[in-house]
Amino acid sequence: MTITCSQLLEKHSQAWLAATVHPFLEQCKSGTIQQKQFNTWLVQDYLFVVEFTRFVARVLTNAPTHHFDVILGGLGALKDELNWFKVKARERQLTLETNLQDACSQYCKYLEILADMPYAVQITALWAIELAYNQGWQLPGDMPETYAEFADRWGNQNFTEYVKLLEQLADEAMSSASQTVQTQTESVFLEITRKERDFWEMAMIAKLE
Ligand code: HMH
Repeated sequence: MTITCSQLLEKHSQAWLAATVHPFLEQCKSGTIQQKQFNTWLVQDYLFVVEFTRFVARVLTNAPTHHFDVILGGLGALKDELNWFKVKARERQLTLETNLQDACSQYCKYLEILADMPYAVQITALWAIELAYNQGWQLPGDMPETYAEFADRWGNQNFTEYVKLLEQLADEAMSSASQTVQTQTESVFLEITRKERDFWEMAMIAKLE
């Protein structure tokens, strides 16, 4: 029996909800999020995406050739995303040269740990991390103008298609993975849900330095 992405979501639906439904996103929608909270998220997420880009490059290194197209597409989108973050930070007069806060730093360190794991684990992790934002930003519904482009960045149709393709790659890789690797993947999936939730928490409580 091989486990699939949709089974992971079903089996750990509570953990997944905690990762993707959060007061941070709901308060963006209601317009009650404080600037300090939003800006903390913005700067820390840029710093996260820098390390995430390195992670995706490592996943590419391990990927079978027929997975290149999807992953390279993801890397191309990350090029655009990193530049977009810089524009958003400039608009808000935020410096991106700042320290990683705890939850961000822990998540980035975890990406490095993932770099030494088997490809099936890595590609499933990549799918889960992208799906977390793809669903998270869409769940609250229409965002007010200020946050609409943030919601759209991860909620748009192209990104949704990309995440579906990642799911196919992950399911394929898992279908030939050993039981040990599948068990490892499941615990990595759960760890990602915790790290995603902690990231939202960090933005809600942390102060800009
Ligand atoms: C914390 N998780 C976090 N940041 C992101 N930008 C994504 C996932 C999606 O790419």
